Amino acid sequence: MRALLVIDIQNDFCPGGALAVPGGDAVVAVANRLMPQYAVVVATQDWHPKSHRSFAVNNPGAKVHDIRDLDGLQQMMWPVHCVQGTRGAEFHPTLDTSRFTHVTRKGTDPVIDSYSGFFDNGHRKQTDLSKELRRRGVDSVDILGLATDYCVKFTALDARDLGFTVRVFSEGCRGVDVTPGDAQRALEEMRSVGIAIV
Ligand code: VGL
Ligand code: ZN
Repeated sequence: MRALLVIDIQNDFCPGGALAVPGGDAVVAVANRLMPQYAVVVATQDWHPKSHRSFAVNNPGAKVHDIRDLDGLQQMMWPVHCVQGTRGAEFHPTLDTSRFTHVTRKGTDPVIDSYSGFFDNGHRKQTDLSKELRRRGVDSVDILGLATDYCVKFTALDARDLGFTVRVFSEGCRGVDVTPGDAQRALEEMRSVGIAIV
């Protein structure tokens, strides 16, 4: 059984949002077109408390894109984004959320970030995602969404490590590109471990 994973298509990652990914809203149409082809569609939602330590403002003296130590891990400092209950954390208004079988929220622990839909960045805790997929007999996942170089990449790599067959729809992804070329390098890294980029 194959599932579609729709990663973080939220207002804050789209143009006008707090952590806007260039062209991020272009992936909405791709998601809407593909979802009807899947019996199982799982969306992830970046869902931070206001106090989240990945936000530069919550680390004295830190600027956006600085790297800080966060509970023993290297952490990129981000603008305040996807705060629980805010408009920025909502799915893009034209994304057809009625197609979602399940939504996995991540990044809720204030002291650890979670790019992957499966685990936090330290692999200390799992979300409910792999359990929800296995429960539905899913062994193969197709992935699209935001952002190629963060949440899409880490979700795809973890899916592969967990034993799922993985494909990433590059047309349905856009990258942050903090350093130009990051999104392209992320696709190459995924391909190098056996993930099909289609
Ligand atoms: C993401 C940075 C911070 C993402 C989430 O969805 O790719 N990137 N939080
Ligand atoms: Zn985040």
